Amino acid sequence: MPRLNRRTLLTGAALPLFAINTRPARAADFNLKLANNSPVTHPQSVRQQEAADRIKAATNGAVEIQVFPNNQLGSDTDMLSQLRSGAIDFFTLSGLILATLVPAASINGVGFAFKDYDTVWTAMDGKLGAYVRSEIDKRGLIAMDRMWDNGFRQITSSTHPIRTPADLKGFKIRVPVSPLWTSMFTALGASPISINFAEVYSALQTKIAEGQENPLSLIQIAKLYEVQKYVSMTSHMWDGFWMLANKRGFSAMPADAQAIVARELNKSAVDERADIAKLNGSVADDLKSKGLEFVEVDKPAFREALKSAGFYAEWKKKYGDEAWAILESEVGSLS
Ligand code: X2X
Repeated sequence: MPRLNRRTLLTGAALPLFAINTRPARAADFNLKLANNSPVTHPQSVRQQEAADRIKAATNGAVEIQVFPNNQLGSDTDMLSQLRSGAIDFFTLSGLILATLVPAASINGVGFAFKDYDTVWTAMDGKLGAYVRSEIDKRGLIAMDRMWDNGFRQITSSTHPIRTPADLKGFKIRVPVSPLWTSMFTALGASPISINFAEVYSALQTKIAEGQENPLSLIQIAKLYEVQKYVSMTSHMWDGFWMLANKRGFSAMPADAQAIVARELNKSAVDERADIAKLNGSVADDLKSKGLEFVEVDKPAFREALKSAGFYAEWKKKYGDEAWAILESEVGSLS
């Protein structure tokens, strides 16, 4: 990682929290690794680097976090095991994929649960997020308080436009590796294939999958429009990333360093949410200009299809009454 120099500190977007360190350079007390699956230019990667810079400044160089974006350390599945073993210290992972380890963590992805961002942040910064974090804690990981936005997910296709649930019949759709995703697209009649994000572009290019689903911002930043023709505005779920830490590694730092790290990671999460909100204002026009054809859909028809396939009843049972009641207290009745 390029070492911070005086110039970077002085021209950085945020002022260092402490005066510029005038001590001679020395090795950091804690050299930590933070990894993600997002392209280098995604706000997630940009804001994580900013957090690392602020943490280094605020700890006078004692905590140095090296950021590895874009699956540089492997797929989500690989990085989750590295986080658990302590090979990496921080990792942002979709709650839905984290559910392979912490089943409750996919609960924000229940189909059509959230109607808008206000509802999302009230729930995830409130009771629902607190519940999921306590479940994550039971598995030896720590989740920072503030979740990072991925977004409301839309379905893309290279073969035919998806307008109705019937158009999904037998549709070979790539989904991330997560039981909730597979269950949901199976309930909609599609043929989901689990593939880590690191392989999505090539899976679409080689037509292993006809389509995939992701937020518009990521469809743009990962250039998926190059290998897809249509995007259907289903907003079928909201997805976000938990900033996870290995509990042993995190607890090895002194309490004041832990507090600085948590504060700055949470600050960057909130900054990243604002970046995505801003992107959301322009991304559709940009994707249209790049040739992606937008398809409006009858969302209630998709929700109805999930309901009649027994999707909500099945997942209520899986999450349990307590978790389901918390979800419904945030988003309203789902049955
Ligand atoms: O794998 C995906 O599609 C992504 C990037 O959206 C997630 O991390 C869930």
